[in-house]
Amino acid sequence: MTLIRQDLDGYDLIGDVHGCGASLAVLLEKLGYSYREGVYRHPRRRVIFLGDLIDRGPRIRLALNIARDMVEAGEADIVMGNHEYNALAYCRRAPPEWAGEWLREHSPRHNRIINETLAQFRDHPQEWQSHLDWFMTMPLCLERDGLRVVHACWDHDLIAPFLAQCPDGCMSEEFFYDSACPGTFAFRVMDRLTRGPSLPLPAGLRIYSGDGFTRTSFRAHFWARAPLTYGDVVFQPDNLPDDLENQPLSTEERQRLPYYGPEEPPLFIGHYWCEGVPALPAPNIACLDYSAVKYGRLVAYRWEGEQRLDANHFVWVDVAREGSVPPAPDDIALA
Ligand SMILES: [Mn+2]
Repeated sequence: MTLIRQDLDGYDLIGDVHGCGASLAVLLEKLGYSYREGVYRHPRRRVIFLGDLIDRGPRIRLALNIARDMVEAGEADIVMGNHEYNALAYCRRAPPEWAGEWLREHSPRHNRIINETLAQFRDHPQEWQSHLDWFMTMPLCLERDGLRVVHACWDHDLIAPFLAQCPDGCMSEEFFYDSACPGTFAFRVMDRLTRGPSLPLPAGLRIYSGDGFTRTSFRAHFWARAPLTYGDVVFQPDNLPDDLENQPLSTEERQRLPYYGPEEPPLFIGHYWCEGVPALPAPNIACLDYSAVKYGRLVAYRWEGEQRLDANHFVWVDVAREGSVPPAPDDIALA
């Protein structure tokens, strides 16, 4: 039994692009898409982007234009990543009665996350504003034709009440403002769906991450059925400090972690900066973020309706360092 649309052979899910626009064009061509009438198209397939198109990389405008043109032409769908959400909150003025000037404070840390995007749009302010408007139309999660898509974590206990409030999966204006206030339901939904679960490190311990940030928590995954230790749930490139791999999870910590079981529909996520050759963390879960922007891989999964995912369905391009990428035709057309 096929669960996908009769007129389609399947969906190509594409992980975090992070401004690697030229690599995205190469990946789409490798997947059999061709650039016609200003949009990458495939006669029998559609793309679903997992979010995080922006920030960090050298070709952010190109990445946005390729993806947005596909979505607006009906050739692709997308879910919101934490970086699109950050951009929205960073660029939105707070209501006058609020303490700060912006929904997301312009602190050095926050400036640093969005700097590259703002720099590349410096001479294109209207285009940037138009993309911000587009970000507001991105759903936070997507379920269709037997698959599920979310940037970081599918958490039933939050998604069900969220969809009751926002049935199309998109933030309402009210939800957006609420989401900027820690402690609200909207904040919990955004944090969990676009950043995933994390657990705080014991007091005084820190992770000095390869990306230059210092962290006091670590990213955990949500597909271990009965995890016992931190090592059973850690899901990030940085090692845990000291002997924390063996630290037992407390009952409270276990309860804080959502669980996505093997009997659920196939789920596609990005976000987690995996490294190396793409592999499946669970039979029904694929993470497609392989650190493209850190000269890793930009990864797609070609889904044909299978309920048990198959590692042979990964397709990727290696992202080369600047200067070693041969110019592609779209570099001229879409620059
Ligand atoms: Mn992300």
